[in-house]
Amino acid sequence: MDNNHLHVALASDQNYAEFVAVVIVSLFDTNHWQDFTTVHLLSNGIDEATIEKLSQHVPDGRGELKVYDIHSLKDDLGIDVPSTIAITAYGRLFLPIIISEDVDRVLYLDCDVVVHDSVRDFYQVRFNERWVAGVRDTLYSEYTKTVVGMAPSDEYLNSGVLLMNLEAWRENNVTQQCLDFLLDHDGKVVHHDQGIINGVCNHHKLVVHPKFNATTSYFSHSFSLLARHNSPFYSQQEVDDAKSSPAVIHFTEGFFNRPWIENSLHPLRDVFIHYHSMTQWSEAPMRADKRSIATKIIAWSFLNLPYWGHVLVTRIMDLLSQVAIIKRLNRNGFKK
Ligand SMILES: [Mn+2]
Repeated sequence: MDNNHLHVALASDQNYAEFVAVVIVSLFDTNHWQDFTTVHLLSNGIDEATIEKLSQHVPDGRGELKVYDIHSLKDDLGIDVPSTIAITAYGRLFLPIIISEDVDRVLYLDCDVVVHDSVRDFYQVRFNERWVAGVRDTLYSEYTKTVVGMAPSDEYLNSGVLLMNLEAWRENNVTQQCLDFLLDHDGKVVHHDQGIINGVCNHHKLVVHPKFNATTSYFSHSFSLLARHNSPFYSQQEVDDAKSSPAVIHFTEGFFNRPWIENSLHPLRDVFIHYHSMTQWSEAPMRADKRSIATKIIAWSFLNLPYWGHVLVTRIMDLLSQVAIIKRLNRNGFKK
């Protein structure tokens, strides 16, 4: 075990390769403590020219890019993956098998993050037998926990930035447990692999400081609102620190929208744009806002109305969508 060799895992398709470049560039710009960095990229059909472009963002002598074609995984895994499961959507669950046995931990990062400061204290944390380490997610209701078999007081992590104890996963066959869990839930789990990881790794989680995964809610919501909906949760001081000096900014959609969308309102959007301008995709245009009208209205209401107004608007939108579903059903019924 060599915790000065940083192992990072990313997963992407062709469409998100642009943002993989942002993650890689920001990582090497802000982290210099490690002897060497291996970036493990799970590729869901990224073409060779793009892989070549990505590898140019890994500085010579400081790191390497290892690419794993996720389509050929099925044959190589040596475990039974039912044909009903889209393996490409659950790639990170297989990291303990994909990554060579001498690597005992890996920092998984979503492609919607920017590494803004050192992740050393996170990466070198003592697992003490725990299987994963990460930051508490911000949830709207306890249902998210109970639906995956957890108690309301259990810890629920955001899996977009997750330190995986590969050694423990291999010892306890956690990947197989995750597949079994998915099957037990008929292939449908709330929050997909995040729900699975939280359900399977319940009571095996280590909670770290929120600065290691500062999601959009930390910026858009007041502390009191976050604390009201989430228990256990962080202190006001921890959340303030995460906002003023985040180590990993996680640009979840939230009410601000993604930083690469033309009308994003995220206060740290310029950090993303800065790193984006250092990539081979610097000329790529901003993307269009493809959220539904209902989603846009709900986001607007949160940012512009008092909280009760936002709740009211959300309920109305919910009701309208149910009416729309009934109408569609009626229409289709008449057609026959
Ligand atoms: Mn994400």
